[in-house]
Amino acid sequence: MRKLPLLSLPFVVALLIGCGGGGANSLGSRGGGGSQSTQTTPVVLVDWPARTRNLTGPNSALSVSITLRELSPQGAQVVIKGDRAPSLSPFTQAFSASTTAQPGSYLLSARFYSGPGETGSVTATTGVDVGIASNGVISNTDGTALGPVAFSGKIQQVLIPAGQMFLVGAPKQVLVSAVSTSGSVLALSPGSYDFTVSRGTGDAVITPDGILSGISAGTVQITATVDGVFSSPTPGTVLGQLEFADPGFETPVYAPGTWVSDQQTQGPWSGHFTLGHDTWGIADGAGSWGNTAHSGNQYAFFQRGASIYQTIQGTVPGVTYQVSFWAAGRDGNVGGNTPDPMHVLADGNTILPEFTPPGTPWEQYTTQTFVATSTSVTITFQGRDTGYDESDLLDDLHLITVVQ
Ligand SMILES: [Ca+2]
Repeated sequence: MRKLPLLSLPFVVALLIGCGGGGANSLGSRGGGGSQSTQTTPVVLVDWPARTRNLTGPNSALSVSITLRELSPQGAQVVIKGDRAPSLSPFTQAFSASTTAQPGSYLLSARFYSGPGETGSVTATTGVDVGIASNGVISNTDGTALGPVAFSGKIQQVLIPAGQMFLVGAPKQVLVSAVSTSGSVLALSPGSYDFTVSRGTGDAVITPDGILSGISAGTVQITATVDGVFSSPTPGTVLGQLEFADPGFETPVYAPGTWVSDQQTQGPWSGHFTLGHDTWGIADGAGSWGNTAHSGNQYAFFQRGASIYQTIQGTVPGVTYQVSFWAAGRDGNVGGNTPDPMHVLADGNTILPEFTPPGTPWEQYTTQTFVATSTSVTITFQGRDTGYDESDLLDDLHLITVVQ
């Protein structure tokens, strides 16, 4: 049994690529040139309904945000958003993307909000797998043309987009759409569906409204139902939260004011150095390299062209990650207290171009995102040998799993 009447959701949205023309229920394109390099500008038409006195109902929606996320390791995104023009009467409004889209497979997700500028409550949502052909046509995954996205109609089929990802310990809404007997993709009010999840190689729990919380990494099977129509059990992926081992350089434990350098490995950390020229190591508290750790007692240091690196196991190919860390310039009681130009790499590819920490105090940095290509990744902090006695400090590193 549905929780909200569908006839109270009278939006109609049509997706167009590369043109602003056509009716609210039509699909078309003038942006296609037939080549694989075609870039088209998606346009969304919204048939706004007459506004009602119900300020929290779907009819009150004043803004929309639609995301087309490419289902590829690059995961390019095209965002279409805007506010309802100031009219109380029903009318059709076109919203153009600010960037272009290239042919490929996409996950389309849409949210309507009760306030302008994506404020207030979410009044209706949908999520559906689509394809964008080189001629700009948006299609269903079976190749048939995607019908207009509407907000009312008799439900024939419930679809959960494949490939949705979740993080252990990070609740997230499951995307779902319903298809009407006329072939329209329907966006419904949050809470219209009832969800269940069953474990596969991973495990998760889900609220009846579809907020999924991962328990353990792996696949799970998600099912949604509305108006007595059930989706097929659809796999979703739960990702674990990966971290560096000893991200704060607290092991091995050294005496206050001391440090160890010129080692290939210390605890789970490794580094490159040239004996008598540059080095890396772990220091405890105030001493030759710094005044204090960012947290705990210990921190890492590297000098001139030395590097520090660690390989993290368990990355998932195709999933996006980034690294955050705290860095400072050397601030010890001897030596050259000059920061060293440094950059950060993932499997040898630069994910943070060269920069120089300004000195003290500690500052936090976040790298660019990168896509894992295997089940492990090696993160390297690399100094540049400028010929001077220059050194940097590191502490409190994190590997961030990016789930959109
Ligand atoms: Ca520390």
